[in-house]
Amino acid sequence: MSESTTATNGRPASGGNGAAATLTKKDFASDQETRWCPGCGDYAILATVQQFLPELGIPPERIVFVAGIGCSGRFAYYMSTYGLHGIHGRAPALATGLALARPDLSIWVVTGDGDGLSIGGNHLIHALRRNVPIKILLFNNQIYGLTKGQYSPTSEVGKVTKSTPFGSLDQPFNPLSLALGAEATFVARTVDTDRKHQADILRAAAGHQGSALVEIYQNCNVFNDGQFSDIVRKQQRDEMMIELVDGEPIRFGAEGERGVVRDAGGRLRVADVAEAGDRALVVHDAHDPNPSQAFALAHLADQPTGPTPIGVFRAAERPVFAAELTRVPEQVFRNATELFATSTAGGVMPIATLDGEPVGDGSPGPVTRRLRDLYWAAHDDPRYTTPVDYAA
Ligand SMILES: Cc1ncc(C[n+]2csc(CCOP(=O)(O)OP(=O)(O)O)c2C)c(N)n1
Ligand code: SF4
Ligand SMILES: [Mg+2]
Repeated sequence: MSESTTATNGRPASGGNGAAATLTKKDFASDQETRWCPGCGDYAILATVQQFLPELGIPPERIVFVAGIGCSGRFAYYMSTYGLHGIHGRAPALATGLALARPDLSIWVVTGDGDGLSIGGNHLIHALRRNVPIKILLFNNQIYGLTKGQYSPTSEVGKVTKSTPFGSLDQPFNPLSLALGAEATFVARTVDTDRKHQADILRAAAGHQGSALVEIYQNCNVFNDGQFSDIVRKQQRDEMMIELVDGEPIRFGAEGERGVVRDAGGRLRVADVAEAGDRALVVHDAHDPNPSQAFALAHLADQPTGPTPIGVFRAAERPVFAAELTRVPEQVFRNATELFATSTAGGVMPIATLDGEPVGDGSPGPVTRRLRDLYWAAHDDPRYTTPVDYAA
């Protein structure tokens, strides 16, 4: 396949190709029997993703789902794309390596609140700060589902579970403010019950150049049933979900009678529009390079029990990880003929040969070749030739 017809860093191919244009939901569904509990919110997310992917115009063999451990981790088995089921919490690290080695792929990470924020918390924040071109779907059911109902890092204080019989004492993470604090360039929230909204958010994430973190409120009807019912229940939805629309004043309610205003101390709060006035409404600006307003919106409802914003909180631009690597100073490369980027350290370290001596078995893998080529390309080195098939 030529360079011009492939996706780059998870974004849709500009022109697509004939084969991809005719794809349907079926082309993304594997023959594996789904093993989630009947009624689990994961089914709706799976159906939405499978339904949505054909519109990217990327063939399944150019898409990879990297999953962690948990009920959400089963997602990769049900996709008829490439898939990687890694160890607990390491999906962002695996996806980082893959993104470097194969910039032509569309890479999606599926993780849970336990997987992504407990054991994998460190990997998640580093992928986000580096702006690795991967799309991370965080299935937040505020519980450990697979291991049968222990409290998770997003469970509310006082949560009674098998592992917290007297109620959890721990302050929970707010996944969106955590991501914003990690300098994530794209941060969004959606809910399993609203497939149209989910698809809109997936579309926006897919179109973003760097890392995208999408929190999906997902009902675990066996171990944490109804955790989001205050906001998703049909009768309450209009009053409880604040749909963020870029460039628009933030208002909600059946008649748009409520909105978000800034008080004298600079904090955001919900107000009646009749009292505050139209002009007091805060205008949503997802592209603002300063994340302060997005952060304040993330904290408008720390738990989904009051009016809760959904949508794209932040979509800012910053160079993506692979592009940044080309700016590594030359002396770092001088004695090393091949290089390897670790998943957690900031820099690069030689692994193939150093001062002519082999390191490891001396053979470069696809990641090292990708880094070398990036470096050569950035320095107009005649050894750089395109296109390069990193999979070879
Ligand atoms: C290293 C390691 N520690 C602990 C576990 C046990 N374990 C499996 S899944 C899981 C939590 C999953 O919770 P979450 O990420 O919220 O996923 P969910 O099942 O809710 O989708 C834990 C602790 C494990 N598999 N490996
Ligand atoms: S335990 Fe919960 S999250 Fe896991 S499959 Fe069952 S309902 Fe879904
Ligand atoms: Mg969970």
